[in-house]
Amino acid sequence: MVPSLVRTAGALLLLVSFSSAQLRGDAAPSCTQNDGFGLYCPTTCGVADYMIRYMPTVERDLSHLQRELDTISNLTQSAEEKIVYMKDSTSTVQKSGLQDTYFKKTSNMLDDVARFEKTIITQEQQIYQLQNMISSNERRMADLKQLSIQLQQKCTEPCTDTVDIKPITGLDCQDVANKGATVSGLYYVKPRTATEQFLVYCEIDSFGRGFTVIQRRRDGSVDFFKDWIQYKQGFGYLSPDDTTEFWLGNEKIHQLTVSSNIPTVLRIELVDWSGNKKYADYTMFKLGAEADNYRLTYGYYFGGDAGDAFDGYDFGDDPSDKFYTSHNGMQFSTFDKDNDKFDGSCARQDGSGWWMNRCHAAHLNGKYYQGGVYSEKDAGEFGYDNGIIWVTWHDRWYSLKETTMKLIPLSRIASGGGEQAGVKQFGGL
Ligand SMILES: [Ca+2]
Repeated sequence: MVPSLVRTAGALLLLVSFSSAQLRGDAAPSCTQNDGFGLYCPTTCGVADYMIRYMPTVERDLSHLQRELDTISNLTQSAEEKIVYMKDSTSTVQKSGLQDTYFKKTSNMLDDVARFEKTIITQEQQIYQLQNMISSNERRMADLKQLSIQLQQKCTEPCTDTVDIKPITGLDCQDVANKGATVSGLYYVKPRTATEQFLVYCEIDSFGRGFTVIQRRRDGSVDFFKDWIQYKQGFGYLSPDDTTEFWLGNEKIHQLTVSSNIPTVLRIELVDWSGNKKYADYTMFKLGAEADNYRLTYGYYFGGDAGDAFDGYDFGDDPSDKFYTSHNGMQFSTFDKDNDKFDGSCARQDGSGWWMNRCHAAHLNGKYYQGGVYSEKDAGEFGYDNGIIWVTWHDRWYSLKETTMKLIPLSRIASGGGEQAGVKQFGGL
């Protein structure tokens, strides 16, 4: 009896110590523009969430047990009192020598005593079972406590980012290179008009040129069918060794292209499934503000061997093909924000976010197709050309293997060996 209550109290103490544990977890509602993007934090705190959810059930079970034990305790107590009282009465009767008179009464009382003793045995069995339950619960609590301690230790340690982020910062990657950075990797940049610094992958070559990479496709590991907010903020993963896919984010690209007086060149690099590499440069590249739906503008096709797909393409379907597939001056569209020149939604039917016209001749955020060649049948419910397309190189039913979109000031694009240097650098990917 008593030991069981002590054990219950012990279990309750455990509960109290649990309830006071700080709530932790990674159930953050959503990512913000800069926080967490490109960071590598453990997500095992999700286990803590699970445990915290489980706690109230155990707590309820234990209070239920406690109530039952209290009831049994009261019953047993009163039964014991009654037995004592009856024993006293019996001895009084015996002493007074009135056995005959009280014989019947006494035998009834003895029956009662026997019944009460039976009840007590049953109750003791119940108590024994309940004690077993408590012990098993205590074992579970101890396990949970152990787990909680482990998780707390994990959660109290600061999120260690094992990714190597270089200490040099600048307005963009060229500025970072100008300040002495010679190695490609992750750097923080803060364009003049930006409110906060953000992480970028800088590709720094042996000529001291620093390219700020804004888009990367390489293996189809990231789905590019994202909504307006995701394209605005960026998605995918930045990696210090350039092994992951991402979209840096329209807001950051906007800041990078409008806060310098020197025109920005957008360099596009493409790899097909045979390993061939080509590139295209566009100078005076700018992305408008969100109020203008991140409109794409550039001055002119500056060069390259991939051809000028941004200028549109005559597919032979219609005389206005080229006009309606050009991209200069187009606003950005996503499946939830249609800013294209088409009755339907290009972004929805082609599964991407892009500067859609009606719809495209270049489509680098398209669906990833292993092996490259695909058909209307592969293209899903709409059946349109939705791959990673640069139609002045490969036709629209060929999806490229790798793409890179990156920025560099015009003043640096021709330095260190001119166009050929760019090709060589690219060849070293
Ligand atoms: Ca439309």
